[in-house]
Amino acid sequence: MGEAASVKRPGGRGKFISFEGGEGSGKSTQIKLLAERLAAAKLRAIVTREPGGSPGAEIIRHLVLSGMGRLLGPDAETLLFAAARDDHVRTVIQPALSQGTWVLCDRFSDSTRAYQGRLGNVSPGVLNAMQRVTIGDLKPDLTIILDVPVEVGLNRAAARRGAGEPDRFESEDINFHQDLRDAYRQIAAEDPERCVLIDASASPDAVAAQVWTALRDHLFAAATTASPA
Ligand code: Z5A
Repeated sequence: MGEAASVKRPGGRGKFISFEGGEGSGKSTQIKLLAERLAAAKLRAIVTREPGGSPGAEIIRHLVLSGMGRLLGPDAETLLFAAARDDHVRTVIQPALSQGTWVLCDRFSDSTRAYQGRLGNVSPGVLNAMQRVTIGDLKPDLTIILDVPVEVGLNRAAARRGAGEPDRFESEDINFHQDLRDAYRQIAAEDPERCVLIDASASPDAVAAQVWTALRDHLFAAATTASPA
């Protein structure tokens, strides 16, 4: 039986799709559009995010985005993200997947690799150890990496923020955001089976069409029946 058919069968494991990218790349916008399309295809899906997504992890989200974690240093800040992920995976992601529900997650472990690893210089040894504890063998079936020129993303984020204060990461300088973009492009190049890099500078609908193509190619390609149109 093909992939799409098997995920529709009661009791089959749900698919796990993460969305990654820099500031203002459009992750939340695209997750919402994809959730609507999956609902129309009668696939049960939840939308969640990191850091956060569970009551315990949302408390940690508040801490890290306030900048508190930064005061503790890169390794300890990484531990905060790991603690949030541990709770989120155990209480939300794993239960949903095992019930056959698809999980659309706004950021996941690639964010730690990009932000804390590449930009925070946290060592691969520390990152690997935390990953073993928090997610074990769990990895997304598909990771959509939304790629936009840094200026475009920052302008979008600033327009949405209006007069509000930038958070801990939004207030980093332009070099940080350029390095972040490079880090994501590298992650996509290193794991083409799982990751699809999408030019996210087009209109939301045009980007959504590329996201859907990625799903069809990576998740539904082997389906013989019941693949959503
Ligand atoms: N972080 C970390 O360091 N380590 C970790 O392990 C994890 C996270 C998991 C969470 O921030 C921060 O935590 C994050 C990394 C760090 N860094 N920051 N900042 P967050 O959750 O508050 O924010 P975010 O993840 O960066 O997302 P965002 O800034 O909210 O943006 P977005 O979801 O990618 O974009 P959006 O909300 O869909 O769109 C932004 C605006 O652009 C909005 O007004 C849209 O209407 C508009 N938009 C969207 N798409 C388009 C297109 N295609 N054209 C034109 N306009 C568009």
